[in-house]
Amino acid sequence: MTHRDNAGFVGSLKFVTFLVALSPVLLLLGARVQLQDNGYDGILIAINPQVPENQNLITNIKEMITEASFYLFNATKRRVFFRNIQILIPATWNANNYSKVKQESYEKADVIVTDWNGVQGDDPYTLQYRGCGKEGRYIHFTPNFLLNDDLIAGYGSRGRVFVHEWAHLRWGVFDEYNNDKPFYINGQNQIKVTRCSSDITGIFVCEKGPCPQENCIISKLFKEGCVFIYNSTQNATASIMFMQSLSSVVEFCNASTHNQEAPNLQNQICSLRSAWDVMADSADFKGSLPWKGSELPPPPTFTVTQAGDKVVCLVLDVSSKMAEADRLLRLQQAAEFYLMQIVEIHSFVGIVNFDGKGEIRAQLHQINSDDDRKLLVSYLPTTVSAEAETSICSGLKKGFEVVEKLNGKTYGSVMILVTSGGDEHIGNCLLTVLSSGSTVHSIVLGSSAVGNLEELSHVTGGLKFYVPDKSNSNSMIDAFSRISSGTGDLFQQSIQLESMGENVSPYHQLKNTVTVDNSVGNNTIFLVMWQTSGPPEIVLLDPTGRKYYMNNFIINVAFRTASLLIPGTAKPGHWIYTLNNTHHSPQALKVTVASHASSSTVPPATVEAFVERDSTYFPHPVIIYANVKRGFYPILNATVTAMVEPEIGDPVMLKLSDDGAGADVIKNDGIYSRYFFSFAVNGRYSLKVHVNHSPSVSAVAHSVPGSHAMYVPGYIANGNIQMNAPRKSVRRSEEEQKWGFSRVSSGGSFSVVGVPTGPHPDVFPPCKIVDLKAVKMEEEVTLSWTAPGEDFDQGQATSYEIRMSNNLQSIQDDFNNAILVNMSKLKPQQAGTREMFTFLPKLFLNGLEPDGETQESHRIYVAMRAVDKNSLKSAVSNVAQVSLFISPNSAPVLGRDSLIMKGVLIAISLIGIICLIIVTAHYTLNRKKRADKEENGTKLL
Ligand SMILES: [Ca+2]
Ligand SMILES: [Ca+2]
Repeated sequence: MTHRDNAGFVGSLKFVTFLVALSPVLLLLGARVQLQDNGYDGILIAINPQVPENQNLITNIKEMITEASFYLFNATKRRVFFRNIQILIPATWNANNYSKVKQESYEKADVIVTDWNGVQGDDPYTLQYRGCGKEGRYIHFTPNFLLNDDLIAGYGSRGRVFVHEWAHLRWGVFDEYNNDKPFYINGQNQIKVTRCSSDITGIFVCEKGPCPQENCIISKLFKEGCVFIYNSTQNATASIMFMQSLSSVVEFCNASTHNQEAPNLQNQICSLRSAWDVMADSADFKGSLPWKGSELPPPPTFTVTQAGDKVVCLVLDVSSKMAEADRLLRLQQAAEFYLMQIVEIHSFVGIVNFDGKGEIRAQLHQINSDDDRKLLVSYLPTTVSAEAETSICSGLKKGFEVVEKLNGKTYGSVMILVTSGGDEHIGNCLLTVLSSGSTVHSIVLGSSAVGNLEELSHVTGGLKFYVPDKSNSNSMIDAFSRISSGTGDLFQQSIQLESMGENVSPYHQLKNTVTVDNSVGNNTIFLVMWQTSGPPEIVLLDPTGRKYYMNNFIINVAFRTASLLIPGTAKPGHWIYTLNNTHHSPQALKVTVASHASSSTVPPATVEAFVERDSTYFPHPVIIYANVKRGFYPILNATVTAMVEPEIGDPVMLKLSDDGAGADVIKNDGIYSRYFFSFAVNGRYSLKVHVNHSPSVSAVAHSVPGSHAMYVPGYIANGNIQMNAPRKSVRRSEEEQKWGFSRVSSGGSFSVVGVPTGPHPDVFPPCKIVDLKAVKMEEEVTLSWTAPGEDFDQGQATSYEIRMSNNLQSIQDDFNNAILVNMSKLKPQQAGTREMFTFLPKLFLNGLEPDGETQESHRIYVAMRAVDKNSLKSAVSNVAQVSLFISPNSAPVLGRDSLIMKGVLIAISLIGIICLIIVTAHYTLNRKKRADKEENGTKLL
């Protein structure tokens, strides 16, 4: 292949310039949320097809966003509000004069409404995976959260909750509460409540009623049954990321109100910066001045759209370039698999092919049976043309012609464009494509396709894939397997369990084991593909010992495929396949296994793979992510391997981790991450992720770490404790995971430019340390963190540089001039290893005199970076903090704790009785009040 160098990128640039010249409005078609004139346009809220029809959901969503818009406008000091919202109704609901869907789909939504199936009950949740100041993936609400007014007492009004979640999603700020660490010891050695701002007030409540805080904290551990109950009336106005439910809270914590000491995710991930400071750095804030005038913005407007019939057209390149490297054969094999297994029942499918001009091969045909599928397969192209020219526009135009026959519109249709060529004239049909309301998924073959091809996918919100010219690459099937209907209905989707390809010598075998777990098994298909005229010998062994042979498979000689559909539900367990190459020459043998959910209620484990960005400049790394879940439960301890295939050269394998270090932001949230930077060549790279989970290790998390909205247990109002209903906690059924599971998914493609040819100097520094922690033990401070590597998160760095300061601002702004900690004995370990380092912060203990009158907080702030063998330095780590304060008046911690213990014993006997009487009275009263209110049908608050 020829190095395209920057050609692809320049092509893209030209294309984008062209788009901008066309009209800025057109650009919005493919993009997600846009901020214009202080208003957000194009927010998509989608309801999952599993949610039963309920018109109140739509009403309540509208009310929520309308309230949120004004609350947000005020909280951002008149900077932003919500202008246009789209609500996507599933096709499963009754048709009701909704607008027709265009490129919107559940998969692309900013906000999803679906049942939680989790221990977190109805907690609103935002999937954040990219760290401080970066956009998240989606906000999730349960239908119950949107419908059940009783929850408002605990979460606050829905509009306020929406703003809390929006800040997570849009600006990458994190929670300022921490259910796991509700208390901490502050710089003055006092026990404090994790909160922002510190001005929010409340009292400790033991099991038996209000009590001094000492009764709740024993040996620095929070006593079970104790809670801190906030006053319902407050003067504090911050913060929304802490407790949006308090009526006084109308702001985000800023530099002056932010509580840096609180052990919460905001401080950990954003290096002790306030939410407002992070927001102020966002493009939204930098790019917009406060709304002019003094009046309020208009209330948001809503469009309710409904997903219609699924209409797909395959738009397939048959130019002479498709004859190279078995491209046509691989296309036939993958398209057959798509038609037989992937595309959902009741979909309408048409087929078009093109070289210099387009041709309709099959008009739309609805899939109601396997015979319909087979009929469509028979229309797949069988030969390539003599013409080398490719006109993608002609192909797409024919595609639109096909889908229009259904109801005169191309809206909501899907084009699956497969091409190995290029079209310098894509611009000619750009307007048609943009205005079609169709989504173009592109699958690009080989290395001669033009660089801007994927822009068609980009602007229509489609997926993009790359298939290298390698006989043993399964990327084409993986791409087709990834193109689901986008409805979000896991129970209808095909789930890929295996994808394997190998060059096998004559009379050698390809043998492997596929785990079929009990959450899948329906419609299970084993597909074998070969390269030459001679099929391999196939033996498939099911978990009961039954053997399937070649004669059990359906053979398609022309496409060189053999498939076996397991009747009923495939037996869970290990399926072992053996392919023997009986042909006299080596050939590539490939296997794909896919299945469907076995139950209509238990969601199967899924993996979604994606990259942080579509394209990168060398040497900037790409972060690879895999979201591994069962329903909404993160799956822990899975072996997650990414395979990255460049245009030429061998694929690179990378193990992804969910350890909250390196590229991974939050530990145990089911998002597995890793840096990828081994760029061998310029051009496109294809990503695929394998997940294996063995039955012996604990599978699903019992809670979901990350960004929720706080559910307040109760309030103090008029001196009374008013407890809210306990938060719903759904116990997960511990179904036996006897077999573990395996999953495969394509993560699409990305492109790389600027890779130097030939040897080049080291340009990869160690990655930033994101999990630095500091604790004080006796006089010493112990730091811990995960070791970065010589290159990002790989290999072994050469040295560390640790610096400290008693001023946060100065270490953040001027790390180089902070005080260097002597760490000459510290040698970095292999990337991923947990490091510990203890030092005596003498300078601060002896060098600084305590202020005579006011007892200054002797807090130190520590940050560090790693240095590699070429003196390349990592970015400065997160800032860890520790208090050095030893109060001269307070007894040593141990003595104090034993005093507390004594106190507790006495208090329990003396105060307990009094508390019991008071609280019983309160509770009886409250229960009666509540019962009265429930009778009257009113809300708790
Ligand atoms: Ca993670
Ligand atoms: Ca390096």
